[in-house]
Amino acid sequence: MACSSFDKHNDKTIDATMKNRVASKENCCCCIHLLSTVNDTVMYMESTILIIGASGQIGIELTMALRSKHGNGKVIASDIRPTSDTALLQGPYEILDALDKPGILACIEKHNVKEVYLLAALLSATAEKNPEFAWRLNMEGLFNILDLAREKKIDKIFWPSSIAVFGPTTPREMTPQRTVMEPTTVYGISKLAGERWCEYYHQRYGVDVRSIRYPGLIGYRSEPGGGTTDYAVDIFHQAIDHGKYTCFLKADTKLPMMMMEDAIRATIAIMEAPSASIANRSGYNIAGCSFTPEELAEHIRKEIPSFAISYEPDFRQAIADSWPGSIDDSCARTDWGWQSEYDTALLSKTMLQEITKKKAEHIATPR
Ligand code: AKB
Repeated sequence: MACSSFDKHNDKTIDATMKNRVASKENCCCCIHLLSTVNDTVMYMESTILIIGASGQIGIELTMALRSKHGNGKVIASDIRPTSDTALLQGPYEILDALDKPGILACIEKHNVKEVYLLAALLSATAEKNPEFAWRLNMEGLFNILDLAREKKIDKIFWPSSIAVFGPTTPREMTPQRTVMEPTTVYGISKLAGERWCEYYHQRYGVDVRSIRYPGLIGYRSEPGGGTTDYAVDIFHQAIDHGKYTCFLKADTKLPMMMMEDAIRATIAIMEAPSASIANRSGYNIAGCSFTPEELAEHIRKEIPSFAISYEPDFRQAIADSWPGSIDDSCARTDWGWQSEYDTALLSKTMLQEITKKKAEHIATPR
C-alpha cells in the first residue's frame, strides 16, 4: 500500500511547501518521490521496488506478494531472460543480469528504485557443478547491489542467505544463530562470505541490508531450481501424477524446510521492520518445520494411501549430510517478531490440495 500522502500527491498538484522542497529526493514517511522541475512544474515519480532474479522459485511468489501489497506498477520484476509467466507480466518486467552493474543502475534510475531484492544465485546442487561461475554470480552480484547502496543509489536491500552457511562441524539440532560455521559447498561458502560482507557494509558504510537464512522452501506455484531440498517439492508432483517417487536423499535425512507462504511473510516482515530492530546484519535463522523423506512420505500416504517411495542417493546426499536437521530461530522471533505457521502436516496437505487444483485447472483450460 502506498503511504497516505501519496494520494495527496497523486494528481500532480504539489503544494507550495513541496515546491520549495524540490530537490532530487524527497522523503515522504514511507515512500520516496523523485522530484524535478520541468518549466516550473514539479514532476514526481513514486519510488519502486526491484526484484532481481524474479523468475526463480522465490522470485515469482515474492513479486506476486509485493505487487498485491503495493500495486503492480510499484514492483519491477527482472531476470536474465524474457518471461512468459503471466504473474510476472502483471507489472513492469525488465531483462537484467545481476552481473551487469551499469545495466542495474540504468534500471534503478529509470524506475526510481529504492529497494532491491537480490534473488539471482546458483543454489547448492547446481553450484557444485560449476563452482567458478557460482562463486562469481553469488558474490559479484551481491557486491553490485551493496555498492549501489553505498553510492546512495538505493536505500534498502534484501539478500537471501541459507542454512547452507552451516557445515558438518555445526551442532545439528536446534542450530543456534551464532555457532561454528564451516560450510563445505561452494554455495554455502558464498552465502557465509556474503553474510560477512553484508555485516561489513552495514557497519562501515551504513548500508541497510537485511537477510534471512532460508531453509528448503516448499511451494506449489513455482518450481525450485537446483537445490538439495528440491526433492520435497518434486515428491508432491510425482505422488499426484504417478503415485510413486524415487528420492535422491536417504530415507532418514532430516532437513529444515518451510512452506513458501511462511518464507514470503518472513521476507516482507524483515524488510518492513524498523531498522533499529534488525540487530543482526548478516543472516537470521528462521525455522518452519523439519522432516525426513520417509516422514514426508507418511504424510502423503494420509491422502494417497498407495504412495510408494524408493531411495537412490546421489551427490546431493553429502550436501544434505553437512546441513543442520533443525534450526533455533529465537533471535528472529525476538528482534522482528518472526513466527512460522506451517507444520509438516499442514504443509503436506496444502501442497497436495493446491497442486491437484492447479493440475485440474490446467486440464480444464489447456493452452
Ligand atoms: C538448496 O537446497 O540449495 C536451497 C537452500 C537450502 O538454500 N534450497
